[in-house]
Amino acid sequence: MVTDRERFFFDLQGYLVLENAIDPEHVKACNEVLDGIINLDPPLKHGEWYGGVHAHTFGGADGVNLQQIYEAGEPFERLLDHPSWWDHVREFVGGQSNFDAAHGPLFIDENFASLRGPGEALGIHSGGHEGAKRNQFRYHLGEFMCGQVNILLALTDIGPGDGGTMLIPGSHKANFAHPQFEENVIQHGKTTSLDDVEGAIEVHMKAGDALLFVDTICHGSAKRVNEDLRRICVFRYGPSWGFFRGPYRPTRELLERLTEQRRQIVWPHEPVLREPNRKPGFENPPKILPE
Ligand SMILES: O=C(O)CCC(=O)C(=O)O
Ligand SMILES: [Fe+2]
Repeated sequence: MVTDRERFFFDLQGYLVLENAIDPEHVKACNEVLDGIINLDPPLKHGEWYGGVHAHTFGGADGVNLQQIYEAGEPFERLLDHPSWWDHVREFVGGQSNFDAAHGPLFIDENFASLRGPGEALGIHSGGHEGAKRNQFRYHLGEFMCGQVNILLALTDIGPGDGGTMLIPGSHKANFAHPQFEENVIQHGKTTSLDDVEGAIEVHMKAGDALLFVDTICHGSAKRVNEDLRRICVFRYGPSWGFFRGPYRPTRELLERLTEQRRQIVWPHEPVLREPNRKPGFENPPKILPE
């Protein structure tokens, strides 16, 4: 499924655009679910829940994130192991035949939909110069072994003025911070973007296209100037031993209705063993499923 062309450009540039990754019917179904949340009256505010989905903002002008969007309904569950990228993420995260896959093929440590309106943007972040292991780009012993490979799925067309994702091709291998990094980095209380960052390209997509990128690539977005909302969702794939980035866990209801493969992707963790007579104490680790 992964072509030699895709391998070459993912290695060289750190990202790929997968055109028509989901079909128009599927885009429509996802948008109908999002409409149900966006049109709530009164509107869902920062910190509020809609079922297992949590509205969250980072405090800057980067829009609203609907965390745990895989809880929102079947159209989002289908994205977990979607055939348009399932082979890609397994090959690029790698480790499918070693200890990395001891608990399952992959683990999603964060997933959300992002709604971004006029004037909003996301500043520059990440880059090979940071050296974080969690989202690293790695090719070793003839295999990709990346720490985190993201699928950013467009649910609206994203063209000029729409606040598209911007990235610096090849910066997953950078040894130095971009000289404009500091002034354009994500900042609370200030809107930053990559609009004036030299070497950054804006990725234009049609609804249904997916941007696949290693999370260590230096990226962010352009500032949205057009009316309405840019709608995307992001699924971050890493090795099966990973753990959640944020304070979110899948609900028991979700785990019970997912296929075995999808359940492993959202909850590969084994039941916690306990001594039968131990007094109640550190009860944080879930016994089998999240409470
Ligand atoms: O909002 C965007 O276009 C970029 C999102 C992003 O930084 C990410 O998914 O890691
Ligand atoms: Fe990011």
